[in-house]
Amino acid sequence: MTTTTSPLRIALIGTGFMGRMHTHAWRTAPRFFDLPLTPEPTLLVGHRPDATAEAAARWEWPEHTVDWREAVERDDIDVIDICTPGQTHAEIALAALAAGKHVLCEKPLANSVAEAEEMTDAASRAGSVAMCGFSYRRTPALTLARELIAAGRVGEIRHVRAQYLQDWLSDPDAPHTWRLDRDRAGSGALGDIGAHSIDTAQWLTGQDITGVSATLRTFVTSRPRRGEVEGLGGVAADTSDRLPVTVDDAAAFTAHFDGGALGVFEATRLATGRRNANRIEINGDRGAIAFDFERMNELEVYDAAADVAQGFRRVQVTEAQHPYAGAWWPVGHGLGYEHLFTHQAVDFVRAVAGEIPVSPTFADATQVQRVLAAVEQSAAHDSILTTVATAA
Ligand code: SOE
Repeated sequence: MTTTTSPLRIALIGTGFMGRMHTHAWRTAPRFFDLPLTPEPTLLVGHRPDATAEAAARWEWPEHTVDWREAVERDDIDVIDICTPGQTHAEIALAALAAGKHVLCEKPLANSVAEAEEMTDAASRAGSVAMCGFSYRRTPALTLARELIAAGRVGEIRHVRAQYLQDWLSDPDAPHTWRLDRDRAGSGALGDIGAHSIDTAQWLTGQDITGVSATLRTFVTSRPRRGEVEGLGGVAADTSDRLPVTVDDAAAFTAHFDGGALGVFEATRLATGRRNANRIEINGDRGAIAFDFERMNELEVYDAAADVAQGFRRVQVTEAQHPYAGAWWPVGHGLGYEHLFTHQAVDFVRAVAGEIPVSPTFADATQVQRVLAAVEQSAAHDSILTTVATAA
């Protein structure tokens, strides 16, 4: 039975890929889940007046503006949802928390550890909810994996093997975007997608990363200017007008976890043929789990006592008893990328109502930020790379 609940009025800042995704999530969440409060998309904040007006009309935001401060200052806004490039996160989040708003902030939380720590301090002083958008925590198969690991099914964890592989930058003439500008994005594949792997690994294992040994690589050092509209992928019209790439294309690092696990991580947006292969495998002394987002409705599970003869079992995580899945389609019809964001909106609303703890907190996201900083610091010390001897 659906009942009417009090509104939770949302101002969303950003009209790009994530802005559209979050809009869809706020609208869809109350249609499929019974929520303690009803998210009410109220004000859309964009960058350029024409594009903002167009986005507001298409997505049925009743009001729009290009001044995010207006959203923070209005008494009739409860939530500030930040979907802008990283260099703006701290300023907006700090102002929003000071104004008593609940905050949902896209990942990575900030562009530096100092900013992330300031945001975390502000969040702990504020009486409101502050959540970071590590959306993969809301994948049903990964939530199930976490439950299995917490129940001891994997045992003592030895290996964490995480890869996040995309290829939307593998063409050297794929256009420039803010994600390739260090001043705006903070880092490249490392912070954009490696941050997801770091968060997922720490969240699944319940262990923090304490040390890393890393390498970063930029294969394509300039890319064609895109023009006014920024986004993922696409082909540039004029390939001679180029902008410098000031971030990593790929990151690779080993990691030590405080519970004793050994991690191997890889993040790249130049892995030809891999579109959104966010993979993780965890091996313990009692079993293992393996996941690949390109097959997001499946979890591979291995029980060392029972499965020796057959290897990993494939669990189709689409049934009513699985996390989040019961609210959706019957008998195994499966979910997609956008569902993660709907689940995130659901959990955000429930956290605001005090029904569940906030996850991930700004403190969790700051721990990810510390790992990102350690990776960059390690990669800067090329001296650690031991040269392989040449044949005599
Ligand atoms: C681009 O690499 C991107 O859109 C990331 O920014 C998202 O966080 C990830 O979920 C999908 O890929």
